[in-house]
Amino acid sequence: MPRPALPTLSVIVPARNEARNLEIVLPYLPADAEIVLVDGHSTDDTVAVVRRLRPDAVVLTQTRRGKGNALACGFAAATGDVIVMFDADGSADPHEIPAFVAALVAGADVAKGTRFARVGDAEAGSEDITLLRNLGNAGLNGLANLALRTRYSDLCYGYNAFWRDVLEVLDLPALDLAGPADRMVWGDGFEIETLLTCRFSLAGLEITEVASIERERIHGVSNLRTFADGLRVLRTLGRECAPRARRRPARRVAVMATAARTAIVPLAIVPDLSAAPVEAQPAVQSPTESPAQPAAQPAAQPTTQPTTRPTTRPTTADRPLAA
Ligand SMILES: Nc1nc2c(ncn2[C@@H]2O[C@H](COP(=O)(O)OP(=O)(O)O)[C@@H](O)[C@H]2O)c(=O)[nH]1
Ligand SMILES: [Mg+2]
Repeated sequence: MPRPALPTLSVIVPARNEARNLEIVLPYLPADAEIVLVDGHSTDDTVAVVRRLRPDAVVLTQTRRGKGNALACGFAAATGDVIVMFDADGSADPHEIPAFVAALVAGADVAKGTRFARVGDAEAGSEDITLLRNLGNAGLNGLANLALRTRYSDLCYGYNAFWRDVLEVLDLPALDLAGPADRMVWGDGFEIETLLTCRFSLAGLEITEVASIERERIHGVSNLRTFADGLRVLRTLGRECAPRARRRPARRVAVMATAARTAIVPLAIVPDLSAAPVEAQPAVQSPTESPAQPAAQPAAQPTTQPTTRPTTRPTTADRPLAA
């Protein structure tokens, strides 16, 4: 079936204790997009904030733990033509969504965000990545390119979009899988972006890189643990790219030109510094570091609470612009 020139959007937002960031970010998400907020058993007001600011949002509770499981739950619930993966911490700039969609409408199956490929006037960069994570990402990215025979510039970035019809090639862990008690199901953690890249590439999909600027997380701290999660990414490359796993190499990796991209409007989100910062969040556990857990329980189904769409939404004119 031909893909629409004006696709409907589902924006999947994994969030674990991101109430204060969502307060700032949510008003900038497109009013006509389906917002699927996947809550990671937050102990703060994450869900309440979403219900207040986007009463039309679909709110799910993820079935296990980890960002990968949260995204898988969101993908399964999405109904839009295009799925946008969007972090809740203020690091993803909502104004970049049209560039991702433009890449897809121009013919790509997958629009892969990159912080490291500036093209023309399309800026790329990161205000959030540490030197150590930058080096790790570069090394893992090089390995991925060798294994996949691709030319990606940013393996582990979480800002990506794809047509919903390519979901079938992903074969992500079943949502109702109970999983082992003592470790995270493979694919449920921060290795998810690498897993997606490997599976999309090996399925021979057309992948276009889209230059993106990663903003600094506004409140709170990252859930990612550089070494443990870096190791999961490395092991993911080994598992996905082993010869028996290979299907076809990606047909093409292009870098999105800026023609379809309107001016990048930096998201000038100014944190309320007078307010107390969000408490540090517990790290997602890795197989090697997980403490003993109680016996595995059957995983819950994602819970959905559809609500009604608000009549008024902030418009582009309402957005604060950077000086
Ligand atoms: N639902 C859910 N969201 C998560 C989980 N871990 C991270 N996230 C969300 O995924 C996004 C990226 O996570 P973050 O901690 O900022 O990692 P980083 O961007 O790699 O430093 C944020 O919106 C987090 O709230 C999780 O276990 N469950
Ligand atoms: Mg982040």
